[in-house]
Amino acid sequence: SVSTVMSLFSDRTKAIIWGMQNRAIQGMLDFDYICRRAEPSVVAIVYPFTADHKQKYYFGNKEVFIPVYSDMDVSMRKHQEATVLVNFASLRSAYDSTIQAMQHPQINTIVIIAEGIPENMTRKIIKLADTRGVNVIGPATVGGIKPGCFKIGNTAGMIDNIIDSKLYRPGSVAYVSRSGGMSNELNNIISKDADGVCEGVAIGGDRYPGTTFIDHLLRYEADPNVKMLVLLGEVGGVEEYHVCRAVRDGKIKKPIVAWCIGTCSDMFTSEVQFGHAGSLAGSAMEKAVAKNAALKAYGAEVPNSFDALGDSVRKVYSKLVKEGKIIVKEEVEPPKVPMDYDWARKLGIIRKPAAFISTICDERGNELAYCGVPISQVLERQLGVGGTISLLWFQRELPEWASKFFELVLIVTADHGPAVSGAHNTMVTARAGKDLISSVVSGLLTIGDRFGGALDRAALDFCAAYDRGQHPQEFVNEKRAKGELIMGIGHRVKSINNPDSRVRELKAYVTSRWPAWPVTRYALDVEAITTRKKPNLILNVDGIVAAAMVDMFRHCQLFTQEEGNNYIAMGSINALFVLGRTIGLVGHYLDQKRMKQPLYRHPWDDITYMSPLN
Ligand code: Q5B
Repeated sequence: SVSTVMSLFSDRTKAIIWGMQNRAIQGMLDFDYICRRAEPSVVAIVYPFTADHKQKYYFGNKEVFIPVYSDMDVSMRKHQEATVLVNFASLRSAYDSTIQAMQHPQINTIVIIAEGIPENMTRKIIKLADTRGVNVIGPATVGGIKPGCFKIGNTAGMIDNIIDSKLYRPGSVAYVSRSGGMSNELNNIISKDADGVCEGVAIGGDRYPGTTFIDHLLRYEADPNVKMLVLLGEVGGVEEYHVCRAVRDGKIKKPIVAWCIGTCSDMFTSEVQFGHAGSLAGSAMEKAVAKNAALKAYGAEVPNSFDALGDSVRKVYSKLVKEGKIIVKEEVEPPKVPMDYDWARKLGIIRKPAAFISTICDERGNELAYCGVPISQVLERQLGVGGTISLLWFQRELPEWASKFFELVLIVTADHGPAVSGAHNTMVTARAGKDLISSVVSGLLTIGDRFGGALDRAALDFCAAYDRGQHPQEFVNEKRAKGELIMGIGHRVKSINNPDSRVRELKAYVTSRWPAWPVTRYALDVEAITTRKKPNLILNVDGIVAAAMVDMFRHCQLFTQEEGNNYIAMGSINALFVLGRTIGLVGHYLDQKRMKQPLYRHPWDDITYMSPLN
């Protein structure tokens, strides 16, 4: 399509972006900010794969919200001020979205970033654009830039690059190139060898670009702010000859520096396809050497090699300055864009104390690791649930006898029927219509000194008494004298006459597998005394697990005594009951839901009502 307008962009240009291109959009806003634009250039984002919402960006150090629409037509209706669409759609959807955008007369420029759009589709786009008077930049382009006004997507790269090439304010040189990457090179050269870029467009690497070199060069010719032109062509295509003719016919009068890259293609014996779809010489005249010769013959300033392009730019620029056609302006520093935290951290120029330290699990690499052991190894080596507990709770691989003990505890504590406090609460909560988590948590909240949560204190009491060499009888007497219950002793229904088989199993395991079990021995000696008083004052499930865990900490040779004591004080032994009983509580919840049990109401005849006033 042929541009009829002199300038595609101003410092008030507003664009709609197709695609959730957060980095590109933030880059555009950063550019706007250093150009001292009054408002951001991006007014809306179109992304069909999400619900309408607002996305947060920075405009300088201010946070701004840009609306995201799933429907392009809605975005156009709501943002009539938008005249540019930067289309980041993939090669599969770029055609449809471009055609759709052209149905909206407000849009006068569409930039198509996607590479690989079938050529017949591109030609249809160009045909429609011509009839609608729409300028198409691309496909297969990074876009273009008008310093001080507007930047398309990722053009010109990172902000430090943009500042380095002085793209925050207009210079006197306008360029066209095919390649986006090479346009960065031009930004740099033109800022070093002249007073900088006035406008630059990368028309894209396809065989059929939406707008061509000559389209943009004629615009630049008409723009009084542009004093000289630069053309960076490449092997393939005949676009450069249109430029030659325009120079010959006096349509381009401004001095033009030109170079076609790909001159090395002559050194190959066969045809060479360079990176772009269009960069293949179909005939001798499409070769870079031939085009450079023609450009030179028609009056362009053509260097001997790409390396000398800067010298040519400097030569023409200096002449224009000397002739007074370019007045060198005083440099004004651009405002500073605050650096993104992530970027600054990557560069290693800032540090910040982390809010959390975690030492048990790392999910950032290719494979999740429990305390440094990759999950595949946990499985391969059959470390099991016990081994997993060893790694995640105690940060070490405990011996097999210890990790199997954890699994045994989980099995025997998993449930003890519907009558105990935890199960009861879970069932009542489930029947009140609550969800799984609420019901299970309400059961877990009953765990404490009286029910299932006596393990830690039992461990501390038994080992403290054992360590000070206190005779079990003295320990029992002392507790009685203080009016304290012995943690880990006693059961509501189990007794020496009705032994708790769980305790029997655990005791058999510990006494046969533990290298030493003196604290367990001590607890059993205490039981022998308390059961003489009352048959239900047995060493209960909490008590046997607690004593066995103290012996495990002390005799597996992997903990110092201090470490073992710390783990007890932290609650790690109660944790075994909590984990085990959670299995049963989930079971009770599911059971009640499965049977669709109604709201529970406790019967009046089971409550004694006593009023203090009667
Ligand atoms: N007396 C467990 O009590 C129970 C005594 C004691 C010295 C003791 C009680 C107790 C310590 C905490 C403990 C874990 C409340 C228990 C568990 C999980 C469970 C539950 C399940 C499951 C039971 C009668 C007489 C009184 C008391 C004296 C009692 N305990 N003396 N030390 N520890 N234990 N909790 O039967 O002279 O007549 O006034 O708090 O280890 O929760 O299955 O149900 O898997 O779900 O109500 O196994 O022992 O006895 O309070 O009527 O006392 O014995 O001082 O003496 P009871 P009480 P006196 S396992």
